[in-house]
Amino acid sequence: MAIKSIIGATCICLAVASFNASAALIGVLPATPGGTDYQAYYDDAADLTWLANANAVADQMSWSAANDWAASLNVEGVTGWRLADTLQLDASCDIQDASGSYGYNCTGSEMGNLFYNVLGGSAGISISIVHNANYDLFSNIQDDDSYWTATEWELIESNAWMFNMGSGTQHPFNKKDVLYYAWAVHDGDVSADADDDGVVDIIDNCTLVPNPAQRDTDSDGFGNICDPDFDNTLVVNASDLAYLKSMFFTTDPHADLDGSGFVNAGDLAILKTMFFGPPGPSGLVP
Ligand SMILES: [Ca+2]
Ligand SMILES: [Ca+2]
Ligand SMILES: [Ca+2]
Ligand SMILES: [Ca+2]
Repeated sequence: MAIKSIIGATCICLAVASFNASAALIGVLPATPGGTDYQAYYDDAADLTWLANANAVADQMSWSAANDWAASLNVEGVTGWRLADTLQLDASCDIQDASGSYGYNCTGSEMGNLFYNVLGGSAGISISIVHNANYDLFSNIQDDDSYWTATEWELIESNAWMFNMGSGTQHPFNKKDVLYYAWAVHDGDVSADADDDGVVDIIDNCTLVPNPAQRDTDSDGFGNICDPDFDNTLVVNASDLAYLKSMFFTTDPHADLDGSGFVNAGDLAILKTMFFGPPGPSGLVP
């Protein structure tokens, strides 16, 4: 009975802890397959994935260098990273004037939302002092310094918006002269795999059909198994059917939708199910 009540008490503590966290963060992209050494965390409220290392470059950079770094990032095959966006105008900011929306409490910006809502920060206080349990999931948060965001300042083109983790403020600064840190973020859940084929949605060339080999013989970003659009008009119709018919019983790679090595009834069946529809959907084609 004693053991049972201890287990019961532990469960209540865990439940309270997760209830207090403002946003649930889900570990993704483990460095070890199946492991818990997550390299990024998905925020399901904002639908954003943040890199676990908040200072992966280990240096401050100009605005353009910071953007270039994020755009070139590849984590376990996942590309398409960027710096966070700053919302303008943003009614949640404590200062609104001709310069725009800035100062404290700008939760419309992605870093402001991270600071206040995800990490539990407080205006005017370093994130290292006031935060919730989510803070400990990340490493190297520059808690007394600033990060570049992707957003340029509309008023003066040579400036872009930064966010300061030491105070929870955002301001525009000169893109070239000022050096700040970079923290990469990605739209959506980079670990989602709707068809469970081991290829995550954002890089799966047929997100709804299992195709681990990702065969795409015409290299248009739609895998063959969901691409009976042979003439690339973005609709599967009579001209595509005519092409498949002309290739029937041949080894034409494009009309071989299922990769069986031959163009036959299996490929025709795929074309039929997609008739009058678009190719895809593909994570590689917006
Ligand atoms: Ca998939
Ligand atoms: Ca697939
Ligand atoms: Ca294709
Ligand atoms: Ca075939």
